[in-house]
Amino acid sequence: MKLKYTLAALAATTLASNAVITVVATTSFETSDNFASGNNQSTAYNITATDSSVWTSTVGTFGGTWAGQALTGAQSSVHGNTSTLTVNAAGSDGVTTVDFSWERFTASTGNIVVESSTDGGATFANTQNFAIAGAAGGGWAAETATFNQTGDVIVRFTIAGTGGVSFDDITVSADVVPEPSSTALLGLGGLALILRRRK
Ligand SMILES: [Ca+2]
Repeated sequence: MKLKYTLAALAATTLASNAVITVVATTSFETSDNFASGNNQSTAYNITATDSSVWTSTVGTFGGTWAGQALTGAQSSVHGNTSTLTVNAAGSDGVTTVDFSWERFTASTGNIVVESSTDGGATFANTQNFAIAGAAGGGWAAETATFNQTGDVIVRFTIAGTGGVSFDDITVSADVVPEPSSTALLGLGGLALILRRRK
């Protein structure tokens, strides 16, 4: 009986350690998110959103044409080649995934490069490329970049190619529950030993 309860407790600990994902930042680049009207017009900005996340955009080199639509609401974040969009998720203790939607300008090519930094933006790692292809002007695609990165994380999007893209509906998620503790792992090891001796 005692063994049964120990097993249940260990199982509960392991499940709780892996299951909880909390959204730490999300934006649709609308005025209701704290973005000024007109940020869909390729403007550089540095904005603290209503949820305290900090979003920074640079202006790149534009090519092709863009009809100005948004996936949700009236605005999106518009990016020419070499421009960057960063979101600072400091204080979240980590970033697991970033979900984002994008569409390309007419004739745009190359990659959307998504990376993370844990040293305040000095260096970036976990580089993931998303090919810029598909329909232009209303051909929105949904993507997920996976990081599983602990610490104070900055996520950066860079447009590397020709033309440009627009972003909308970006969500940064964090696993705020600590990894299974060494105590729990030792407990599992001990349990295995007990079960072995019982045979
Ligand atoms: Ca929007």
